[in-house]
Amino acid sequence: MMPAAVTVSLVPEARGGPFVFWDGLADACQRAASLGFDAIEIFPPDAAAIDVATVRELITRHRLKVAAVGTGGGWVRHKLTLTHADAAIRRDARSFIAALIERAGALAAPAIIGSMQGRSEGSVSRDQALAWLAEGLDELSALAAGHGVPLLYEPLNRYETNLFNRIGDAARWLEARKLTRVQILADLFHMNIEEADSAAALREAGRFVGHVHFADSNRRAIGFGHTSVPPVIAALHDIGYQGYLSAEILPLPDGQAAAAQTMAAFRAATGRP
Ligand code: LER
Ligand code: MN
Repeated sequence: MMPAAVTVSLVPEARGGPFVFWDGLADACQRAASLGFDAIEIFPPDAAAIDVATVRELITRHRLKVAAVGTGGGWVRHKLTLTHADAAIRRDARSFIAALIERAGALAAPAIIGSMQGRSEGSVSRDQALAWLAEGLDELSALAAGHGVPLLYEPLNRYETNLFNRIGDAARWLEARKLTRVQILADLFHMNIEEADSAAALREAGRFVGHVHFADSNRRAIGFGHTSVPPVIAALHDIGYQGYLSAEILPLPDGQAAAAQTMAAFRAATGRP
């Protein structure tokens, strides 16, 4: 059974971004639990913002889990990426992510490499960017493995990266590079832009899929756009996916309504009461 998760941003500078709750962890946990979610996904500004004892107390009280922890705060706040031309910036990006992997790992949650992957541009060729990305993913996924969790790599749409836009391409690359501790985050919003057929793409990426961002075509809650959900759910079943469907979506018309719509769509799609 695929569990349901909902996002909370702790980064005021990310306003306008695809996160459901914005008023702190206590508020998010209370709202998530009362709507029937199994977990929260946290977008923190940095590792220091995740006090493990406090988060543990909150999720235990609300019978939730932490589905994943985003690392994009390092991009939003400091413009760090794993593929920057400047070695010092690449090193700072790795340390920033490593610190988050430690906190997330203590909560049994994987960290996500999304916007921290950067892009190939200027003096950085595609081959060079991919070599640095592979190095970063290898080193960071070893750290995650120490906590018994994978590292999640997320292909993004063409307006956010030019490294990998399609999940099948990313899966083949991870396999060729033997990055066995890395799994793919399949974000249905990015896939709506880049894949010819999202269900077919999920089958192509198969066992590499480790997390799903459950978003409609317009990045609103599932059901508020034009994505056909049954083929996506059927593909996830067929590949044996048992991870989260996590609502990384715009808080429209507001966070509470977006979360409630997600839960209704989740129940309709998975048959969960
Ligand atoms: C992060 O999960 C993502 O999907 C990117 O578009 C950054 O917002
Ligand atoms: Mn995403």
